[in-house]
Amino acid sequence: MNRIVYLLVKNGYLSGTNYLQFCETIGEILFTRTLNQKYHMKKSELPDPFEKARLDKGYGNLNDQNDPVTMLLRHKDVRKSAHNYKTFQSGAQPGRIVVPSEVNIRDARQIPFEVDPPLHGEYRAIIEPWFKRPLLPEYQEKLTAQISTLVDGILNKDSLEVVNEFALPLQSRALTLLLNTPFSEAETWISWGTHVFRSEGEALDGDKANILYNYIDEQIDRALKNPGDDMYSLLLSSEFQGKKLTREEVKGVMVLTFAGGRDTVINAVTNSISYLAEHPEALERFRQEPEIIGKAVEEFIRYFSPLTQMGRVVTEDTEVCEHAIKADSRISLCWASANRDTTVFENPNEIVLDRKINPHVGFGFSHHNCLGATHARQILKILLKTLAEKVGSIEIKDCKENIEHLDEFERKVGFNSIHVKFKSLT
Ligand code: EMZ
Repeated sequence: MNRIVYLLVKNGYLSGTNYLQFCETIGEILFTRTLNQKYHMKKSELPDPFEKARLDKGYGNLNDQNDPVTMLLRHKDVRKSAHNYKTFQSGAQPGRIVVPSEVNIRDARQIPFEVDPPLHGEYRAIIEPWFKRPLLPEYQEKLTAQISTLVDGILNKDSLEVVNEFALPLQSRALTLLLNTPFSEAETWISWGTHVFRSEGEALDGDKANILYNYIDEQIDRALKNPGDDMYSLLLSSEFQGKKLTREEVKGVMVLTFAGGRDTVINAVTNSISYLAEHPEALERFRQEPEIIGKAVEEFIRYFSPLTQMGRVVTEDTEVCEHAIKADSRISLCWASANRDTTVFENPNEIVLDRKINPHVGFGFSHHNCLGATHARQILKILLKTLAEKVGSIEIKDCKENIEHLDEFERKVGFNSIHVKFKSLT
């Protein structure tokens, strides 16, 4: 470089301001090139922003709406604290264990999510069999039919926006199976967008939450008048400690069912598609070895960690990672960080489709592990199988990342939008 400048100056091509401008431009070019090299990533990659803090001190700090959160970052601490419901409780003020906190936009306690053992287990026992229905062959057949139709409709379109035109309808239609309600209800849910409590730009939105509450109220009235074989009717006829569930309790379960598996499933579906776009060999592998799809789903959940973290409220003065935590403050169990912990996962930043040992916490851990996990796993398994059968390649045209701002950390969780073209296999 110096030699070039020397020759240009020597031969009279560069002088005065000319020279300075030249150096500035060259400097910018070199700087941008270094940045690009450093940050050149595949679009489907989700970097791990927690690595340094996890290694250095094991926790991070987040000031969420003046109710700070100490984020636990290590796999071991996350699992240990998830298990210790006495010190780290879920049954606090409704909305407070969610990060960002939802205390300002909701009153209803989500059940069993915001209840601690032993009551938690009693509630959970009422609904657990219902949430295991996705294991039934007839449920899987219906889900396969839904996903096949959706995939057939997108093949060879010039451009399709995956978040809103594929993942959201897929999630909403699949939810009609989980609730056992008419397929047409999905259209209403699709109109709510990707999150029931947040509007575009991620802001918590009380008006939006009211749309969901009113909808659930109407559905409960309908089921009271006209009981059927849907989830509302099942809950209304269920008993807790010898008494029928109250309307508030039924509502609490329904709100959780609508809110909990929405943006998370949408992110998992969208991230899977962006991964397959950049790894066509994975689609080929699923065609050749469909038996690895179950493992691949677990690995996707580990790597994508669709839910970054979940909070707990501390019931007594305690300590995590040699750091004092006061009673009535908040901690969070950072699933996304735990899932990249090198003390547990070899090459944690790589997707290993048939990873053998995979104790990920992408669906949470211990008592509160995800109630919707059976349904979510089936969605992803059937999606991967269907894509492998029908899609030859996927081309990403354009995308906008979805970044979570967590004070000292910025985490990419997926996409706000991603336009792709699905080319059919044949
Ligand atoms: C809550 C949460 C449950 C919360 C397992 O996660 O999901 C979030 O998306 C909702 O906003 O209210 O349901």
